[in-house]
Amino acid sequence: MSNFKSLLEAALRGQENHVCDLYVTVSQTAMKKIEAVWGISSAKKVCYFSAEFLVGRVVYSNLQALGVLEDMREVFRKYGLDANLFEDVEDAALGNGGLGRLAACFLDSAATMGLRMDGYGIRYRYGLFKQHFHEGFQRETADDWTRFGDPWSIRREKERIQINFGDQSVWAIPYDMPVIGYGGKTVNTLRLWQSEPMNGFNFSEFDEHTYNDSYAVRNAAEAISGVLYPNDDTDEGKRLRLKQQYFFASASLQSMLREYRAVNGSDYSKFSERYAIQLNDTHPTVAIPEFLRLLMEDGVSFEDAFSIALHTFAYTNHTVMAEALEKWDVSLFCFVAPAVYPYVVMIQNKLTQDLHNRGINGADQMPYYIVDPDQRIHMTRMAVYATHSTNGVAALHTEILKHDVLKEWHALYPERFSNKTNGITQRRWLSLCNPKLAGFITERIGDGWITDLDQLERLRDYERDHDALWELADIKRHNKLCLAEYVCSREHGVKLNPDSIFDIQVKRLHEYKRQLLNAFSILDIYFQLKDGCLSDFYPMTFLFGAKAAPGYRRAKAIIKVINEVAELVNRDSAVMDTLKVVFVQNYNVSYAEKLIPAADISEQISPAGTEASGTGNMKFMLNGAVTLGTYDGANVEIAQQAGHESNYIFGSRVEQIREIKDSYHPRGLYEASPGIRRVLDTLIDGTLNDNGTGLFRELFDSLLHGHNPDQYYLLLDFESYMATKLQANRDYRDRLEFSRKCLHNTSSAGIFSSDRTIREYAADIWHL
Ligand code: 26W
Repeated sequence: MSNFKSLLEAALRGQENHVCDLYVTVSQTAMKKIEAVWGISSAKKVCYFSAEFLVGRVVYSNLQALGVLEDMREVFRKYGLDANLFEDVEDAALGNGGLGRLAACFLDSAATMGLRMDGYGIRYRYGLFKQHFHEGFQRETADDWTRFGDPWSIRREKERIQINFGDQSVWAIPYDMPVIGYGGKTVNTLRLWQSEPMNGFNFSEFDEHTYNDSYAVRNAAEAISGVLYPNDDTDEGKRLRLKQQYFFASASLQSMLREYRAVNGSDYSKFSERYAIQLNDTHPTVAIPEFLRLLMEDGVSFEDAFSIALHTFAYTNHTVMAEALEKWDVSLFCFVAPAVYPYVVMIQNKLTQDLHNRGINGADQMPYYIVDPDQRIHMTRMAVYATHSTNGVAALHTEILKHDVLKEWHALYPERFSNKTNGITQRRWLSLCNPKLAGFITERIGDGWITDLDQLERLRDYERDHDALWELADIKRHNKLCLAEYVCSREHGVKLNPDSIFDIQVKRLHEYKRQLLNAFSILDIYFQLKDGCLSDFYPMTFLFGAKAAPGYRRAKAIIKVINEVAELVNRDSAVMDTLKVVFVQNYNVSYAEKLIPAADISEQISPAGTEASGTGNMKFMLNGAVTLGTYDGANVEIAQQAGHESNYIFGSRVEQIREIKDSYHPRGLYEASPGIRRVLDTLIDGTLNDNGTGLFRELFDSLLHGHNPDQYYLLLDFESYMATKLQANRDYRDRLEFSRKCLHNTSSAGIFSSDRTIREYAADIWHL
């Protein structure tokens, strides 16, 4: 019997069978297995700085990595316990969406590849809010993610760091989580900082006054790591947000410098040979001036410190949306981190000099200002100027950075720019979440794909093998049944038909992601079915999952629209067996693991040039869904890899949108097309009910009236979207041919492993 099994059995004997206790017992038993290897490497270390790590549920993935997941299941069976019990354990939802989940996939890949890469972030007391619907509207509640304990974290009291803000000082206490590479040979660290007061309660001078004072101080300190900002698209300009950024950036740097000095003393000349820092978007960019401060206070000159920073730091951009490019008012910045501002000014002065040396003066310097004349600090510009590398996250996105969003910078430093197309870890997004498909693959090509996804190409041999294709279709049906069961339990008895086409759109709710366009297409199908003019329509189930930022009015209105469309469609007996719409509540990583393996069609429908990359698109592809998508983000590369014959690509291209932009007139399309009119009018003619809030009228107006109507081109792409969606529906009838398309997507997905992405970062940016 394996060591793990006997340890676990010993621990289980005489123990209460409560989820909470079992979770702690299993986790601690597994933790014993890694003690000897955790953090032993002395190679150059990559420090991945990120305000978000959306790791999800870690118990199953960690046991899988250690090779003891099956052992655990066996022991549980023997003791009459259900291994699925841990599905009650909360996700660690310390991130909003794509950016945070990418960070989690990167950690998994680096550890699996034996690279030394540690994550540095914030241990939020509450992660992304939990969502439920009340009368079709989103409601939010707090996410108490450590409810069952946090047995995977180690609090390292002795390694605490002092952080000084303008108005308060706090301790940053590190909580280290092991990042276990597949096979268990490499164990890296995710270090999350928790803020705590410098002095606890002062009981010796206990009177009501001091008690209340120290209570307030404690609250103010704990507030810094209190909650994840649920915003994934706008810079809210909140003081607390900047405090969070400075908090974890400074703590991470100080702990790295402590580590470095223990070996090298205050000679920093080797620093960039020992450490690389990757900035996950601009959120940790205040680390750059803070790094200068820490070095210069230890006697390093500005020129030397800047040069070390330049060689150490690299920056990844994750969005082209103007509202998400962070800028901070100087006054706010000085309130939060007064000691750091002088170093921002030094960077600005060096920039001015560099520009002057290149003959760029006066007004021509404007687009470069880090501190602009309106006294705002542009974090993106600082991140490009003071690092040796700026990368985009998909080929198209990087082109847009180079020739549009950051074109001035690209003109100055073309050698700094590169593309690193995103990826996903096949350990979670195939091996763990889709065991049937994983088994199908391993039976045919062995299990090498788990650490070398390119091997999936060998599945091409089976694309003409009818037995294999039928088996694949069966696996999909099985996954749909599992999902149906799960949805039924979670969504108050909602029933799904596993013999219908599952068309799924899951991602954050945002206007640019065009969930509303999907809703309109469903309405159009509904009306056509009612009119009897859609012959041979194959039954379809449309699934949505998405959270809207709590302050994002229109996004919340769109959730209500979709829930209203679901009401309308699902209660109409005329389409009962043909059409079903479900918006699942509280979409998160664990829900994704159920939804994605059950999808036939993956909806990726943002207008060209808006979605930086997307990573959900890759997860669906890997699990054998066809993409119904636009020429946007990584969809372009997906279609390139798997071919247009196996996917459904539609809509305007970037160049086409750029051309018509200034003369775009959605009103004309509305008036010319009875189909479009019928669908849009449901927002205002009483077909859909917004409970008297006026929200649907606002949405309607945003599409047709005002100064920039329909800024995400729903009407422009509507016809080609409908035509393509209906084509997919017709094609589905040829089950064998459709199954072949699915297999071809899986077999072409190798390049979208985050192992490949990390290999590229390691070679081109980190020089490992
Ligand atoms: C300042 C507030 C804020 C917070 C988060 C602004 C912007 C963000 C992120 C850039 C949002 C995000 O998650 N971006 C996504 O990053 C993914 C990983 O690269 C991409 O796949 C998605 O296309 C991109 O939207």
